[in-house]
Amino acid sequence: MDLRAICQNVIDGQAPETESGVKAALEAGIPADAILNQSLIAAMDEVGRRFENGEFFVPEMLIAARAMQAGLKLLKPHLAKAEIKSAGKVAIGTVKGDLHDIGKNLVGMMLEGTGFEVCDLGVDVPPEAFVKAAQDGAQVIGMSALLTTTMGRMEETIEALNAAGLRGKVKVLIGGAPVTQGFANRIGADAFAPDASSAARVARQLIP
Ligand code: B1M
Repeated sequence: MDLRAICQNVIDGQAPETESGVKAALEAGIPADAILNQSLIAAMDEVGRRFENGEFFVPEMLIAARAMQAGLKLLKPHLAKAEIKSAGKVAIGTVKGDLHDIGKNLVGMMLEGTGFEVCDLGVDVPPEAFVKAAQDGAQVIGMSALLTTTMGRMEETIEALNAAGLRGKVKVLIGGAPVTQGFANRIGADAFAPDASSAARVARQLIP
């Protein structure tokens, strides 16, 4: 099984073909980490590049991410067995009062596609739930907000992390349509990412 073909199927958003390609590659004895790195992650890197260049838009990114997840599902048990080192643990959620989750899901998929363990806390996530995720071992807390009225919850969450004595132990990454680098600086977040592919790149820089 040609790993480049799997990679292309992910880029093209072909979930069934990706699944059958990964299955065939595993049956042919190709190590799970090679399939992950040379097909799934390579594909999402390319998808991210095309998105940043304006060649791909959200729908293409979503269907590629879904194809990647179809392949990843088959690989997961093998990766766990091989004890592949994850890129790090990220807990991600849309802040309290905010129910928009399309962007947050895309960010989660890109993080997962680039090797992170992702704990998706869902939408309408209160500061305490982010704090609990940090206590449970998340190295990066990722917050998404789509409403100007809910952006303030990000600052409240950072304050809650401070109050819990966790601020030195976790990095905070934020994003969402109304969020800017200036806002991130103002509230003391470690990083801002304008889109899903840059979120994955930035998260890699946050974990040494
Ligand atoms: Co709402 N909504 N909505 N909405 N909605 C907006 C955000 C709005 C701009 C529309 C408008 O008025 N033009 C407006 C906000 C205005 C403001 O705050 N100034 C708005 C409003 C007002 C509302 C309601 C209040 C409407 C009402 O009920 N009166 C209500 C609020 C509900 C609530 O949350 N409590 C509401 C509800 C909804 C729906 C449920 C109908 C639906 C959400 C469905 C869902 O998410 N499951 C919805 C939608 C779809 C939108 C729009 C049309 C699209 C949002 C979206 O999914 N974009 C939106 C208008 C718009 O943006 N054009 C709008 C695509 C998505 C891929 O982009 O989420 O920006 P985005 O994510 C990007 C980046 O921002 C970044 O990466 C993503 C991928 O590249 N990113 C991160 C996101 N999170 C990140 C986290 C990171 C890093 C990067 O690190 C952790």
